Amino acid sequence: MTDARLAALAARLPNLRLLTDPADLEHYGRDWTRRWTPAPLAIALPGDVAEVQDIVRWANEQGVAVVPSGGRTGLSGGAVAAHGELVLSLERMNRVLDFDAVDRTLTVQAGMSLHAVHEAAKEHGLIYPVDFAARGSCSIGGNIATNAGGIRVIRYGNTREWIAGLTVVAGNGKLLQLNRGLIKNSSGYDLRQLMIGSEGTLGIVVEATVRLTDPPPSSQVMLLALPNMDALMEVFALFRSRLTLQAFEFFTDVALRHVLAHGAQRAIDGEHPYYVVTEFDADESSQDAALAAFEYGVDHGWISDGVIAQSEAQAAALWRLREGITESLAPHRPYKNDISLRISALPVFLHEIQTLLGQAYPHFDVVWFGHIGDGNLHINVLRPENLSDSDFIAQCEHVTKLLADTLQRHGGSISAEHGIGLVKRAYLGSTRSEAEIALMRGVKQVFDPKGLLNPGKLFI
Ligand code: 2HG
Ligand code: ZN
Repeated sequence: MTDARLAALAARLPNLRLLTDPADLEHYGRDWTRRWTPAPLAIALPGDVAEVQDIVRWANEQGVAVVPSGGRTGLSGGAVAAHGELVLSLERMNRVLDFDAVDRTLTVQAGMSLHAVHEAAKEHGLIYPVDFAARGSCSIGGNIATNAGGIRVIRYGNTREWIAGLTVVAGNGKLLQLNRGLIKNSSGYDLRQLMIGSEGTLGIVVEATVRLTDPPPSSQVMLLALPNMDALMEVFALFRSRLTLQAFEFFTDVALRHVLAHGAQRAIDGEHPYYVVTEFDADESSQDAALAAFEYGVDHGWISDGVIAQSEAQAAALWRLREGITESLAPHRPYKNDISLRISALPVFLHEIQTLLGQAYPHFDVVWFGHIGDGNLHINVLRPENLSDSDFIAQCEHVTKLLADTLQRHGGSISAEHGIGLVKRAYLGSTRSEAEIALMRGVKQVFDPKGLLNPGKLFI
């Protein structure tokens, strides 16, 4: 251990697992953005809460910055360590701690994957309903850090709605038990909610008590092909009024091309500019209601074609067309936007933004998809082969500034569910007022006076 600071950490915590191999530094120092060169000091893999506290105390003494780290599936650079930080990975803290049948809560360590949380809930005949494609690799702690949303928000809301309590190591190493599983708690500031979405800048979530609920009734999955963008919101309003939706997701023909090239199966023939995958509760009347809605949509020129899954395998194949998009684009290292608006603001915004992006990126592959039923769009821009990384990012940043201005005019957000991280901190002012950002900085100062927790993320 040549670094004196690391030697001090090893001496303080002789059983702490510490990694300094170049391959480990690279692996744990980056997330799915792949934009920054990882350069952490070392990786610490604590096995319990006491070790996390000791690491944070050591960081304070030595003035070392700490990057809390979950599954690093983030898309905004929130878990990147590129400046000699200590990465504090929670991956060894991945156990269920408690299930309470009366409260219907599950208490887990923060390093547990979302998929493992789903499975643990299932063992008790219940569900943890937040869900998205990265479920196998992302951690519940990371989900909390970004207030992750996903494909069922339309039905169940964001992560925020499902967190009954948090155990957090604050910037000074002290342990906080926030909300302790209470349903009602009118006793002042809700620090639990402040932690959710704070991107590791206020404290390190080490344990979470999540609420569980009954599984939904069985469902049906439908894929629809749409002739134009205006039809998207019409079909959403139509299906929402006639069915109990569990999901309503869209993607374009460009997204379809990539996902098909990546091994997914085509489900609707012909060329269509827009597609919707929707899932809704199946009861005696839903089949007829879905068919009637479909016919109404066709009659009004909003729907060109559609297919309803006849088996679980077919439903999974339809979902793959939507859920496989991010992975199919990953080799192109896309520039990602993750924006949201009130649903009522979407129709006008979509037109403005389509014109803006058409002019700004006339020769780029621009891939639109997302959770249209929540007002959340993912716009991925792919780098043309003849453009260098830096020129590509510079062009995209310029367009993001215009996008942010448009969002600001419509009262939207520059990050719906991926977080601000490093990628979007220059645009935070499009979503939060100066007064709000000043208060956010003040909060950071209170929780983390030395600025050691995930510095550089969220704020410039
Ligand atoms: C999704 O909705 C994820 O699939 C990823 O939030 C979005 O890759 C993206 O831009
Ligand atoms: Zn998403």
